[in-house]
Amino acid sequence: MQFSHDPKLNEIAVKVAANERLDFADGVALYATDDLPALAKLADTMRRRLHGSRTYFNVNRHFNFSNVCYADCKFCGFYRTPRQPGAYTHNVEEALRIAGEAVREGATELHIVGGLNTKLPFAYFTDLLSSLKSAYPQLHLKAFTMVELDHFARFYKMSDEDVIRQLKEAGMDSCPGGGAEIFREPTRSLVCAHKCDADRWLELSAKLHATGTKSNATMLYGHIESAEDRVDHCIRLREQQDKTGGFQCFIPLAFYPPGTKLSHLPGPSGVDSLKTIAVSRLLLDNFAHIKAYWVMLGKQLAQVALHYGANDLDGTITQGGELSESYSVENNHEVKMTKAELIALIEEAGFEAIERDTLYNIRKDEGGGRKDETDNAASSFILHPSSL
Ligand code: V47
Repeated sequence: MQFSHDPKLNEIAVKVAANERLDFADGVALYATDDLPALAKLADTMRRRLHGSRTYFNVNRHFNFSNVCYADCKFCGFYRTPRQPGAYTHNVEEALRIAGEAVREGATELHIVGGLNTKLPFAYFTDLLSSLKSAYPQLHLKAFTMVELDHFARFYKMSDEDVIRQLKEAGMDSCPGGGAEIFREPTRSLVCAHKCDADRWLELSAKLHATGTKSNATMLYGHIESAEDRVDHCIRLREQQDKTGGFQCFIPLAFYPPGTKLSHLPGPSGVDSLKTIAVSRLLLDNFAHIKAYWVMLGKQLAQVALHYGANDLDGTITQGGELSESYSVENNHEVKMTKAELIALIEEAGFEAIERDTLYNIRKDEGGGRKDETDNAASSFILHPSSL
């Protein structure tokens, strides 16, 4: 019996079974297929080779220090100009209050990002990090995207190396994956003309990874980009990962149109989101983890995404403010999920829920008795050929 009614998928299935790297044409063919169950099977095969039924989550909290931004990205409903109503910049006291709350709720990570705000001195960022670090040394500070690092270097006239060194000395432990959007031109310039370009985003990732600091990578999909743009994006990330190995996980971000300059667009369908997760898993053979970000996918679809190659569900985010009003599909509610709810979603889908820290160490006394192990199967990338 044929694996799929789609002949191209049968060819790709042979490659997946032999652990062969997929190419650009394979990626485009995967997006074009109408055989969703077969695509899911391929992605799930790869996911189970790496992680078995383990599905990771962490307890974290987001802190957006400012929504003031000059980048004017067409897909963003979050930013304000300095004089617009609703523009804000938080002080260190507010950051400490949020971090304190997060720690009391069991968070191990604070995800810190904000707009490109030219009113702030560089010392604002180092003070923010060092105050948080001295008050909560146990809290992992996952702070600033490559776009923010680029802004710091250009605006404060510092070398990339100095920016990274000073932020690390102040307490930055790793970096989130935002700002990647879509690498390929002309799409990138059409949606975020004032952000750094793809080469610069990748260059800063390389410089960061060279210091031993990890980061994530994202892709914003479901706006004006093509399937070819998405495949190109993943292949560029894969080439970069071959060089540095510093990316921990890949997070496809489903575009949420309300409140943006692209609000006339429908955003991605459920099928498109599941395909994107699956194709990412299959193309990014050197990324250990594919994260389903439920804030954008919705809880139900994020749960199903675990059967399409995702092995990480982010997160027990708590944020009562700006995210929920701007770009969350859960926007009628506080953007929050309890640990119990997250575990229940993972287990109901048939997977084993494992609490991790930001660096994928398994948390003590969590995850069915595993104690502070790393996910060795994933980090060593020994893929065993198995029949489909
Ligand atoms: O770079 C902006 C995206 C990103 C919209 O590293 C939007 O663990 C959908 O990067 N609809 C920021 N997406 C979020 C991000 C992230 C999230 C979760 C985990 C991690 C991680 C990183 O959000 C931006 C942009 O790509 N975004 N506007 C929107 N309307």
